[in-house]
Amino acid sequence: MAQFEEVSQKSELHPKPEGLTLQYGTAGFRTHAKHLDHIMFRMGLLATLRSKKTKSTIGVMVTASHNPEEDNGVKLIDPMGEMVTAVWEGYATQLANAEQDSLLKELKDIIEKEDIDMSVPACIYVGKDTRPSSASLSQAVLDGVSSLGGKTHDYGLVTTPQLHYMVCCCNTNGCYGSPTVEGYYQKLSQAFLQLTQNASNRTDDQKRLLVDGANGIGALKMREMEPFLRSELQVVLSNDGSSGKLNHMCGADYVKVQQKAPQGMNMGVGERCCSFDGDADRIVFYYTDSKGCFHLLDGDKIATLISTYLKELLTQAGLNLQIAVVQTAYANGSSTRYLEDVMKVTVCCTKTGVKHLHHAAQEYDIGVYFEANGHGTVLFSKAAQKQIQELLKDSNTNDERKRAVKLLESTINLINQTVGDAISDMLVIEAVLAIRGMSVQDWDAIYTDLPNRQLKVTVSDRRVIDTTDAERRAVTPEGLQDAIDSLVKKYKSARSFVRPSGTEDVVRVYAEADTQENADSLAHEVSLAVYRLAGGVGDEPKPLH
Ligand code: NG1
Ligand code: ZN
Repeated sequence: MAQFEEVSQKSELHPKPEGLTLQYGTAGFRTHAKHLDHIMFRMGLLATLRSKKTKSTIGVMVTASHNPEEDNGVKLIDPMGEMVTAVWEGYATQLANAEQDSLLKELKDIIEKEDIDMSVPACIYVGKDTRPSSASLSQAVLDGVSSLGGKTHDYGLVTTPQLHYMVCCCNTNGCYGSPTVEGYYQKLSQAFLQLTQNASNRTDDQKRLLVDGANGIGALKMREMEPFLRSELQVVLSNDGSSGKLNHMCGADYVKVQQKAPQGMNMGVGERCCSFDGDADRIVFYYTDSKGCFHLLDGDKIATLISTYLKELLTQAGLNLQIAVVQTAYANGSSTRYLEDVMKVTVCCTKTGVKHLHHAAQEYDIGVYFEANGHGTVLFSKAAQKQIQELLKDSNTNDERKRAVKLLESTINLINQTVGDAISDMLVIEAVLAIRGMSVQDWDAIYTDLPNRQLKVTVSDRRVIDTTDAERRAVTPEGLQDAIDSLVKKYKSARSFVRPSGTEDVVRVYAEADTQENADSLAHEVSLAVYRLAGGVGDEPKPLH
């Protein structure tokens, strides 16, 4: 068939290095950019098949998020803006690893298994981040799509969540918004302006926010969006990409893991600051106090603030909707305790990886999900949105209830329900703080984080570690969990777990305890146990102090 001939020919221009195997992991394919050309071409092919299969537009985003500038990666986006399903992740790995001469066979195998009608038209939305390698890699995706006769819309430089939004807009025939970058700015800024109208007498100081753009796409898009916000948010942008390197000593991941401010940001005492990651799907907030002490407000604090606000609105609106917060094992123990014991909201813990949180959040009327690292959003079920809409139209609703329902409506419009979105989350937080008249210090005081530490250990094969109970306990190798349990017992308010990373060739170690010193030494001792029992390579982990 002619269509496969073109695939054959074009694939020769994007050859697979022999012997290289890669896996579609938690965040798609991710590795050094030099290994990715064939992967991109093939993901163009796979997205075309997925589009034919679902009779919908599919997205392909070229980015390696918070990883170093030299890396790159690719993620497929399903019709409603969600991550692609597990079965198709399997196909992605299968197609990516096929040697050059068996590519067509693997392609036909997927077509057969999924019973795909190749005469159905395909449409693929493509986006990329600011990495130097992204231009040619996204061209490889476009080549893949066109070699199978698919149509493409190349959005060029966009944040990951913007591309998710476009895909969702397209497949809902515009119900979710208009599938343009302008449409995105308009939808979000309108909702933000409506919300901030409910905050009286905000001073310029309160409207001021220092934003670290991680030298990436988020900085560019923030600049574009600024005029739409009509000075209701006064952004002071640093790490805007004009000089520094992407994610280097800056960005949400750096701030969260290092627990310190990014370089290149001029922070005044008590000033509200935030950092995006390299593709702007994560955000963390922070400030330094008068003693020079750094305070981080991560995904857990964000989830707490948003769920408290939503719960209050539901009460004011007289709406009986169930709200839940979805977290992972990395959530700070204090946040879980606060949510369950004080806020009395349902808390559910899933495995690491946004798709797990997203699916769990879909089970509730309102599901607030955040990873501690700042990736998250809020999902409103169709039924919940309908109840809110009906109450808005109901002429018997009194003024107080009406105000609350209107706030809920604007909040829904401000949230990017397809995926975590640094820009959208930033605006939600800014609006909530404004409406409730809270400073960043008030927000921080809701609960106090337990001191914690995250470390990495390199082992020869991280798959020797198998976990259970939402990754909170290690089942293999034998003796590791017992070792962790006895180490944890030595410290007060302590907790620790280990898991193989889904995006890096390392084992991650997490520990929390009553003091930073104890958290650090527990993390170190657990790292040693991993090194010794799970086949550590290189030098033995060294104590932090
Ligand atoms: P891994 O490498 O599986 O720990 C990391 C993050 C995840 C998620 C993915 C995708 C931590 C501890 N892990 O996964 O939360 O964001 O990257 O980017 O932050
Ligand atoms: Zn990211």
